[in-house]
Amino acid sequence: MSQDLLPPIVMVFAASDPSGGAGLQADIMTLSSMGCHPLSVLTALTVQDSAGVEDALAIDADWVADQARALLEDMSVSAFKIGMLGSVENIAAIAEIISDYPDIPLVLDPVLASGRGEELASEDMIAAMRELLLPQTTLLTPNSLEARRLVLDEANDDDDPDLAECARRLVGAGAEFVLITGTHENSTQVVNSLYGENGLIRADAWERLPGSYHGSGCTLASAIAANLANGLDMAEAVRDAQDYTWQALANGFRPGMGQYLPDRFFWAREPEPGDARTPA
Ligand code: PXL
Repeated sequence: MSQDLLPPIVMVFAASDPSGGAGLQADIMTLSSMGCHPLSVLTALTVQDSAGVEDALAIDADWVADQARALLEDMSVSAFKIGMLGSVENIAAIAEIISDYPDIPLVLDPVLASGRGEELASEDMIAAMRELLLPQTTLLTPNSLEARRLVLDEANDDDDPDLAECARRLVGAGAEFVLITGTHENSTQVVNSLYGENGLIRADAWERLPGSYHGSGCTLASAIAANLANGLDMAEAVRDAQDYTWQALANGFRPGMGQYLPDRFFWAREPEPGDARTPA
């Protein structure tokens, strides 16, 4: 088989979400669905169901580094995707590893809290992310709450930056591009805005779906990483990944008593006539 026909390889650093809604499992499903081969570097374990995160345990940083190094010495990677990090030590270890691969696009999803509000990163981890990872990031994908938290000047009580200003500061801190998602904003449509060094590049508005979803951010960031690994430019990668994510959410399903999960393989299932799996 020609090497050209092999799927592009994407290395993911993320935590396990055993519910299959978010985290590493979301990344693996999304990347596979979009024609990539995922390499999984586990950063933490969580205990959770579709209703909430009960506990998290960071993997030892040496183990995180060893998982990545073994694979990077063996295979050629076309993109990196980083999700929940687990500890400051893991952030330092990952920052050192990716610094050896400056030409590989890196999508950083700054997982600060779950969609349900559980904290998944400490203030020390946020500071380490800003200092060690942002300068190496090709695309940062915060939601609007994360964007504000990442840039807020705590020494200045009057600091209330709008989203364009947040993006400007995040680019100033070293991210090449920033995609701020608008799910948490009080707007009829969900507007996601891509910024670069010269400000806004594109803004895409999407019909707001009625359900509460778990794993939408992981799905979007992984879909963008897949598109970059497949050779799309940033604006095209972001636009196409939003379309994919919206469809995965619109085809979402509710496997338990909590949130809806995206169906990243919506295209593999032919809908029955009259079959409506989206929340009413
Ligand atoms: O959605 C962000 C996220 C990422 N990774 C893991 C998570 C969550 C949210 O709950 O549990 C492991």
